[in-house]
Amino acid sequence: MYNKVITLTEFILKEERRFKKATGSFTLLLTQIENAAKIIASHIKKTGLVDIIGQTGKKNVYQEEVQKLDEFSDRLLIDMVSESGQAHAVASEEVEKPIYIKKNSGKYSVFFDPLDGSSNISVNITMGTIFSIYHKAADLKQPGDKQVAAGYIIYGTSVMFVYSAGAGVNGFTLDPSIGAFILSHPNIQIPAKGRIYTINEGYWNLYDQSLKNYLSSIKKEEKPYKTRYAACMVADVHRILFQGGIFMYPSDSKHPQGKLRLMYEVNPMAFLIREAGGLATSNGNDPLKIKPLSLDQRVPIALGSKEEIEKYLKYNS
Ligand code: P6P
Repeated sequence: MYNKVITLTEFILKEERRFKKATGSFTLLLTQIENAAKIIASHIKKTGLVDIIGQTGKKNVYQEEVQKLDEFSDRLLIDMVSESGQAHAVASEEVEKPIYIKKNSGKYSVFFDPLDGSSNISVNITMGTIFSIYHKAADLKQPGDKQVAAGYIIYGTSVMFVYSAGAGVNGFTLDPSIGAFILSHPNIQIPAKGRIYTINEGYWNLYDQSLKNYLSSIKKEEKPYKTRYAACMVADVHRILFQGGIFMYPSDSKHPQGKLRLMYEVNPMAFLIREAGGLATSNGNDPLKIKPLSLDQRVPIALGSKEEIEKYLKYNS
């Protein structure tokens, strides 16, 4: 029996045909992101064997140590998205200013976090790449609900490409034997509830009382919640997307806006979770409605299963 697999390329082309005016521009752009992901994945698998471990000795705009693989992933994504000819601007969490691509007036602006959770490199724990795509606009600072598409690549036990272009969320697993992403998780729907909560409770003493009350309440339930934390938003959100629960990176007394960046992390992940039937909140507001004040704006975020966010909002809204 011949089992026809659907590759990511075939899926994107099929999606493109849903749009009468489609020119193939989006397909070309997404395919370049896919190709960059395959190259990053192959380098991550060699971590420890070749000299890509360790720090560059430089710091990024947030004064965080830049890992060699961070820098490699960043350069690769900027080059491949630029070479696609479909982007007019590329913005990376690792680079202070967006890059405007002079030689073409592509239709899209692309944001990415090239290697999310890169502190996990040296201990062989899961990392990811996050991307967010908007139509070209005079002002790059567009609210998240204007995204054309968003997704992530998770470099875990297998490499998966998970994205949405506004018609549901689909997951593709890299088959290394043929070098293609194959549709493995069609139409992903986040469970309506789940007993996994994800937060770095090391900051407990910095949290406000309402958050402490919520966290204490879920620990006292007859069937207590389980905590899971990978210190990589892609890995933690991927788990919540499949098993249900809640991911939180809240504000605290030392970080009044939290840590995660609206344009590079929160908007793409909130878009995906909403497309999968979940909810996202930033201090009681829809993060996808926030008009960014700057490209590196940070916002507090809680996202995940609908019933879990509703429970969270009873304490924190
Ligand atoms: P902390 C990784 O550095 C990251 O940007 C997200 O991927 C992750 O959710 C968060 O920061 C981890 O932050 O403060 O727990 O180390």
